[in-house]
Amino acid sequence: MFEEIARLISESDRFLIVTHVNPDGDAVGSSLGLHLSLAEMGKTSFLVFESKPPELFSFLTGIDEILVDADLSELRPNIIISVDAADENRIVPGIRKLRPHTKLINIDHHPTNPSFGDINLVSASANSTSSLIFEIVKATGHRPSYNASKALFTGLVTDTGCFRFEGVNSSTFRLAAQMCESGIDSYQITQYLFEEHPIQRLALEKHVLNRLELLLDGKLALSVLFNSDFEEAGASLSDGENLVNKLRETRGVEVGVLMTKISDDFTRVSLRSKGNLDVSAIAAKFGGGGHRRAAGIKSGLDFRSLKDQIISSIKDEIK
Ligand SMILES: [Mn+2]
Repeated sequence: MFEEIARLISESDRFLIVTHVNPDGDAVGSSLGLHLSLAEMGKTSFLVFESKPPELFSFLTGIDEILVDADLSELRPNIIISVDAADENRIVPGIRKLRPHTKLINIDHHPTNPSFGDINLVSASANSTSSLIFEIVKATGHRPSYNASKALFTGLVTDTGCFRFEGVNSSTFRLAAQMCESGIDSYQITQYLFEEHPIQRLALEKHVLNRLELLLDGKLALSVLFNSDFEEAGASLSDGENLVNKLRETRGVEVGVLMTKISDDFTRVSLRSKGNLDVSAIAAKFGGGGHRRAAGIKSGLDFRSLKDQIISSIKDEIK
């Protein structure tokens, strides 16, 4: 499949790259790494996001080339490439008009991805979509550049939690080593990503810890954030990204759940597990999805009742 995609890339010259809404490090890294590589190969590439990428990634070269709210039909791509999006409904809606006459390549590592593309590279064993992009770029015969490697390494370190998450193995480190051979400074990148949080995040973290509930004999650590916390702190939703990881970092805790009540009829839930519990299966019960150890839900259910239902689903699964 790598070769087939590499061949399609070599044969085409006008690309539209898209990824999922609320882009994380892997969405930004994989899409930007691919975009930069295509440009280096002399091709025309458009990278379109639904909204501005998070400020956190402003250290990446080329980030200002991301188009927001572009009129996609004017871009006239030969090929659309979707990266890191588990679901077609999570990418810019404008591509629907292009779909009937434009081939879509779907590159992703979410196990729930239904292979919605015309050509699909969905590899649940890949640590990140950025890893898949790195392999594809190499398969075209192009050597991933310093700037592309910086973006792809960003995707790899964020999706592996700095090489801590399950699924990290010798191939992960070999790939990381190849990325570093382009001359990128891994220390500097991880500093930008993990040690330059805005002060607003600390204010949110204070609320998360204050409201922490240890349930199910200490196996479930649950906390909540409200829209007012973000307003009070002057924080954006992305400032609260990954605060849920904190909840899992305690001995005995198997599942961390952070519920963010955004409005009366909209709640975002992040779930993280470190035991055997598959949180993507729990998320799926509420219309969400993700990976075995990291999943999310967006729900219109009443906050209190959603919370009770999530706790009882986890209780049923933990045993
Ligand atoms: Mn990813």
